[in-house]
Formats: sequence, structure tokens, C-alpha cells
Amino acid sequence: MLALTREVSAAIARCELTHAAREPIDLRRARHQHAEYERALETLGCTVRRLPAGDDLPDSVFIEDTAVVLPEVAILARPGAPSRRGEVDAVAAALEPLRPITRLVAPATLDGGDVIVIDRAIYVGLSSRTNREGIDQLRAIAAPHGYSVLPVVTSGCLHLKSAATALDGRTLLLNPQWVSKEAFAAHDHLCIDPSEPGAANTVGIDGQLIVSAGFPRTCARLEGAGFRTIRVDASELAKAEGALTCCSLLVS
Ligand code: CIR
Repeated sequence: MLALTREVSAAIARCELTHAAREPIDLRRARHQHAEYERALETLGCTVRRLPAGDDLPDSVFIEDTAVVLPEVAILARPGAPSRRGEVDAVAAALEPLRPITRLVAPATLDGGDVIVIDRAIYVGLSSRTNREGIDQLRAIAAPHGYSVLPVVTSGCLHLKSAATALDGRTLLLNPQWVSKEAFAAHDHLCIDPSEPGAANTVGIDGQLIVSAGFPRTCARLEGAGFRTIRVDASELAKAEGALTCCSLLVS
């Protein structure tokens, strides 16, 4: 497994914010935590390739939002925030040798953080960043490869993956306050601890999970359900509304 990551930009203080109030971000601390996250990816067997942040791209560390990588094809996103559209070209260049590439086009908008791929299902959040046209274009690309593309309404969070992530090939972790359990009826699910609303975002690789150290109760639930976890401190990039999945693009 290759994990593409991207350096934390020196301009991170000017990141997009939707739900959080702006507060100072310690760049050194954010970069240190990001490096620990990359180390966790390596512990789970990934080869990490870190791309430079790029000029004046405050949110470029959140590389997940720029593409959806399937085994058959890489789909370049058209991020919902105009300030983030300049992030896509460098990621396209990194993906080009690895996959056939297609690109979503206007008026579609879609952030990779709204896309959960689990088995042959692709759940896509209808959010402030991803519109119906984005979902339709994704479906037109993925359906010929045998994927079902299913829209999911979210509320109270930035992306679908703030509310749910795949733990393995059949089980999701959900925050039922931000997304309806019924939307995922075809799959098994576990719920986060209700006192930790941000805890649904985990990185699952081969049945092992990277989880945020800030959510110990949910982590205990996951371990009780038999998952092995690696805890990382993701508190500094959380001030930019970033979580764990958003800091890598996994290419198997
Ligand atoms: C943004 O608002 O676009 C960034 N500040 C945070 C993006 C986080 N991405 C993700 O969770 N997939």
C-alpha cells in the first residue's frame, strides 16, 4: 500500500473553516503530529510518499479531498471550496503513473472526504462541498467498474467521513447524530461513544486502525470489538477541521 501525504503548509493559518472558530495553529506541532501520523501509516505497512505543500495552498495537507482512488481508476475531484482547487494538479501528477486518470468537471463539486468506499459500495455525502452533479459524475465513472454509488445526507459536520468511516471491508464506524444508520443498512456498523462526536474518522488498513488519541472511549469500544488500534495525537490539525483520513490518499 502506498500512502500519498502532503507537507503541512506554512500558510495553514489561512485554512478553510466551516464549523470551527479560528484559533492559532502551531505549525511546528502540526508538522510533528503529521510526521507521527505518517509513522503510524508505515507501522501498518504503507510506503509513505510526502508531496510538497505547494505555493499558497493552506489546506493542501488534506490530500484526501483531491481524489478518489479505486483499484481500477483514479478520479480527480473538484473540491467544493474554490481556494482548494489548485491542490489537484500536483496530486494528479503523482497519481498518473499509478492509475488511469479521470477528472470531474464543472459544475460538479466533490471532496474526497465525502467518499467512503467499502467493498463494491461507494457512499457519497451530499454536503456543503459535494453536490449532486459531483455524485452523478462519480457514478458515471465508477458504475461501469461494478460499483454502486449511493448518496448520503449528512448534517452538522463538514464531510461524510467526519460522520462515518469503513473499519474493514464490511463494517463502518458511525456517529448517528450526523448521519442516519439506515443509510448504511447493507453493512454492519459500530457507533462512536456519544461523548466523542468527532470520533468516527479512523483510517482502517487490513483490519488495523489509526485512531485519534483524543477519543479514548470510542477507541476502547473498537478494541472491545476486536480491532487493533494505533493512537495518534491529531489535535493541532483538528483546529483546521482536519481529522485522520484526510491526511492521506491510499493507493493499493
Ligand atoms: C477544509 O475546510 O477544507 C479544511 N480546512 C479541512 C478539510 C478536512 N478534510 C477532510 O476531512 N477530508
